[in-house]
Amino acid sequence: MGDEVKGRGADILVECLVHQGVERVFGIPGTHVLAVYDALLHEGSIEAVLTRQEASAGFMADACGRITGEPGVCLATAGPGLTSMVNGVAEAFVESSPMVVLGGAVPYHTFGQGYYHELRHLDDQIAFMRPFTKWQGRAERVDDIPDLVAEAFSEATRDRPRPVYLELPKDIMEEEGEAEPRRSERASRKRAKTSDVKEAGTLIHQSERPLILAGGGVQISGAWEEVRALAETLGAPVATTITGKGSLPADHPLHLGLGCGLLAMQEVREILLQMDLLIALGCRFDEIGSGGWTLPAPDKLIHVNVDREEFNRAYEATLSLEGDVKAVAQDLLKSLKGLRKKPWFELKSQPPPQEDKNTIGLGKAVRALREALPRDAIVTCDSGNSQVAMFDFDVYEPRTYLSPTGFNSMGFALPAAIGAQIIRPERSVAAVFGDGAFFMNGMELLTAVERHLPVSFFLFNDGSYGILKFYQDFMYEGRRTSVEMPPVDMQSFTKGLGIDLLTVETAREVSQVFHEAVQNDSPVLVDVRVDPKAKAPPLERAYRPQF
Ligand SMILES: Cc1ncc(C[n+]2csc(CCOP(=O)(O)OP(=O)(O)O)c2C)c(N)n1
Ligand SMILES: [Mg+2]
Repeated sequence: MGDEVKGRGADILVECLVHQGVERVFGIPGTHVLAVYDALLHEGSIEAVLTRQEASAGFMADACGRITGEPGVCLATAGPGLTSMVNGVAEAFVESSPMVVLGGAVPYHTFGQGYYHELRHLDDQIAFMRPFTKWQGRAERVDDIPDLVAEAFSEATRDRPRPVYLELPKDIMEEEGEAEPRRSERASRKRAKTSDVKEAGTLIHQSERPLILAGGGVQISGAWEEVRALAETLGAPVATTITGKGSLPADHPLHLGLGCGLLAMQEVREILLQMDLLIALGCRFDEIGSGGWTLPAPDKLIHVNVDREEFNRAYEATLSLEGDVKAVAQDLLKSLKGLRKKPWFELKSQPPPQEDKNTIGLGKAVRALREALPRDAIVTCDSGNSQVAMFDFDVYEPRTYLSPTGFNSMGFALPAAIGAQIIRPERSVAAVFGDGAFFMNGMELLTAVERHLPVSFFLFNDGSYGILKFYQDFMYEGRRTSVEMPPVDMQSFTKGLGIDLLTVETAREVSQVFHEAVQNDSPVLVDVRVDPKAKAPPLERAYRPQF
């Protein structure tokens, strides 16, 4: 139990955050939350990270949540501050990333009177946040604050982690009071029914060709050691979804690669077709993760997920195990004690497809990036062609590959990399994004410059919304519209921002410049002039028959 704290609501809030172990809050102030900023300054141990745009604050907090498993915290002022933050919150919601969103609000005692930044009614802001958060609360009295903060953190991390929303009316933050901050207990892991675990053991014993599909739930629950143990026990190949990349090191002999149906490599698809049992760990079988549901339906499917809503949506499970992936995998391993099967498959890896030697193809750029980065580098991706090309990026460590996948918001990679570098100053951090995504929130580079963060920002520049161009060519007989962007003088632009620029125009320079960028000890933007005609290799694989 903590001690009684006297002060403004904002001071009590900040003490409660300290009790939760919060070290930083991402956001932008506004008059409605100035008391909170003042309290942060006064308390002194929590850093207020100033961003240039609120959605970026959300993306940074999301990155922290994905890397540490503890909620990232972001703070927005009432009304437009909060509505502007919401892309970052929605991204975290769909990707099951723990996050606490603190939102300012007009004074509680003036609700409905038209105080500026007010939506219209008392609950409108909460209603607005509801689809993107799993829990909502509002401090209506200073006394409420410790319980609300404790509940917010506990909900954000319980079972399926997701953002929660805590509303902070201006007058409550300024009102004097007394309260006792405390740390909330983290909920214990949800375990599956013993009888279900037993039945899973029977299915596994009966199977001759089991295959593990590791999804985002493996990263979220921290189950990578269990995945390895399970794979080695069963001699089972491990395919991953996009958010599952890093569940097993890419060079582990049982690692297959991406298992996303037609987006997967041909040699992986051949093995997917042979499995007689799919053990899906923390997967949701959404569109991208299943390659547009082209992942072959297995004869038998054991589906492990902490959220029962994910069961039997597109793939009918033989057995659904509702529980935390790590806890269920541990129970399964216990039930399989003594079992040791030999690998049943042989992966015949094929050389990468031929690419034009002179232009910078996306596959080439992705391979060069892998070679330039250390094994434990954290990499963030963005929506678009570059993201699809990055599906083929080899990942060696868990929680090092951060991609917007299900919600797929553009503008994620750049701020997420900044968030990652702030919490992991010792690690090499790289962001990969297209020019379209860059021009959405590239001003956030200023945050990296201001804080001397040595992130390498890789801009895959094709002068267009490349992936949409591809779809217009493919689906609308080449009728291109609203997909081309006029060139920008990057020298002048980056000079103004105060960031180093490296430009790569020919295939020959790629490797050397990428290495140089990664070695830089200050932020650097690498303008990679990728071939505007280049298609991301996974798209080529998926659509090859139609090209
Ligand atoms: C916020 C947001 N707006 C629009 C989209 C739709 N969208 C997906 S990819 C894309 C184009 C991406 O272009 P760019 O960043 O240049 O990447 P490229 O495909 O050229 O590699 C768009 C507009 C989105 N995902 N997110
Ligand atoms: Mg582009």
